[in-house]
Amino acid sequence: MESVQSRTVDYQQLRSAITWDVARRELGVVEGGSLNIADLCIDRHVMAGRGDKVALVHENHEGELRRFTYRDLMLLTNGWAAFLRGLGIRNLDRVCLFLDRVPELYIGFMGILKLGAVVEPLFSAFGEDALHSRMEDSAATAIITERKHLGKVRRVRERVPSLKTIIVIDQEADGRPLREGEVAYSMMANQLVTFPAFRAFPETPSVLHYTSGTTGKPKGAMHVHGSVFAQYLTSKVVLDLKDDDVYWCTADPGWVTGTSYGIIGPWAMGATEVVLDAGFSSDRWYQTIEKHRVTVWYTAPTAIRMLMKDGLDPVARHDHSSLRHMCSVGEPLNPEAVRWGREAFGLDFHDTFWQTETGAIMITNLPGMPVKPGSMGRPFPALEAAVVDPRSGEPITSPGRVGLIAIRPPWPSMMRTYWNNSATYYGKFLNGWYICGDQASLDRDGYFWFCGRDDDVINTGGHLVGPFEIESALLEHEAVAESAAIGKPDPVNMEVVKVFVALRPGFTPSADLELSIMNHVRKRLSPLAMPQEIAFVDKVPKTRSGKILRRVLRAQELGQPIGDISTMDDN
Ligand code: 6R9
Repeated sequence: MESVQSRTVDYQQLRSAITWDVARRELGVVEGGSLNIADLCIDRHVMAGRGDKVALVHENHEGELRRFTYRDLMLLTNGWAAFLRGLGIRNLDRVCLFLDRVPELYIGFMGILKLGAVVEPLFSAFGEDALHSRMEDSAATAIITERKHLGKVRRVRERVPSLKTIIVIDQEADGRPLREGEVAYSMMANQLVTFPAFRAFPETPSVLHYTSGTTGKPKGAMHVHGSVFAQYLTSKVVLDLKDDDVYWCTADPGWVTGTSYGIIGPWAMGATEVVLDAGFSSDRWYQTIEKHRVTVWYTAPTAIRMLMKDGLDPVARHDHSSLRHMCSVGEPLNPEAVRWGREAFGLDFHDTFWQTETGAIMITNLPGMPVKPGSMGRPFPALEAAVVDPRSGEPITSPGRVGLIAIRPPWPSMMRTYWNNSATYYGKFLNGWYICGDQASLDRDGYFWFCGRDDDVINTGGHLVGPFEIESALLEHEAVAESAAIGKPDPVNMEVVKVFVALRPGFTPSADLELSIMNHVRKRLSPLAMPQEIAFVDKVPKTRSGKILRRVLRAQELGQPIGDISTMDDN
């Protein structure tokens, strides 16, 4: 198989050849015409005679395999769409997915889009508070879940007045009675030959993905059906996907990588996608590559660092000769990880930078472009991106000077707003640029080098966790008077959550109390948000207006200069 590394590309030439219009034309959408992501990703392939092609190979924890062709997907998404319509769900209603990585998650996602409703993916490890704040904010109408997560959904139900129906996909296997407002749905028993996909337009809402910020509750980034032009073109040009590829994206669809490149991108390309619904182990991961003859692999730096920790022996025990292209996303990819990848697989990990808000890859190492270990690469050729001055928004051209990563709008997969929060959305623009909220510098060749986030959001293993959400959950604990959460550098996860806690009168620090606080956050939010370290303090540093000064704590933690503290409240 030809390795993409053996080709070289002319970046400037790509910039003139690659435009969003190319995607529209190749997907067969007329300018100004209607489209539907589910139709383009599924039915289109069946109509073109590729219905027998395997779209999804699903492997569960026990190693059992299930295969779905594009025709299967068409019949099953028709079934989903008709069923949801029968429940009275209409286009633009928000329908949540709260599932482990079962086939229903991937296929249900497309069924919801086929109906024209809005998909709201929720990470299945979310606890009650995380679930509640997102469902309440979006005023979700329905949620699709499984028995093992039903308890959590039932506990938030009363606090989500918009929620009409809870759909349970594995009721048959369980049999315990459902309650009012809960219905069972067996996907495999509901295949339907036709269902006319909702005639959406490029600007019709499609996916609502929540992401964490520094302040306030998580924000819902609203995407549209036209995003598929960007997900298609980046899957083609960056992931280098072709229809004979076997592609494995290790991200969970609770996060944007798992939807843009774990569902939409690969199916838009007509590739075969592998899903592994099992926990991490290096042997299991290498087995997955070997067993399914994975050709293109999209993963994250934390996972790569975990593989590195287990060394080269497990790599050598498995056949990975099928692999021809590897990409990474979510956090800075260390130069050592790139070098290790070369040694282990004889290939480069290609870093890709983007966000929930951008919907698709923005800055990247393109196949065939020399990889500089530690650099994120260059703007996707259909885009204009820059490093800009934080005050003026003017591009910084001198190499090595740090500024903010900025992208020139519009592009097809850009969020169209933050749901219920357009003020924050409009605050993301400066001098005609969309500001990502990350710092970087450019080198002489126009490569981007990531420096850090421009806010207090914690990046743990490629997952963003909002300090405000953690602090709010901590306040619900009986012993906590006030708290501050920061990201503490970690060799594997990039950052882990560290919290500073001031106790209420009558409580004293102890190992038991630490454990109780940790468990509280894990249950309320998620295992990712659980503090790995707790420091008990007398008070939390704040500005005079009461804002928590997390940067002061972070600087103290890292032994760095604290900077300007003129606004700090020193009482
Ligand atoms: C796709 C995704 C977005 C934030 C982003 C940045 C960080 C993503 C990165 C990276 C360094 C990369 N990030 N890719 N940092 N190098 N290649 O991860 O979306 O969950 O919204 O996170 O992740 O801080 O702003 P999301």
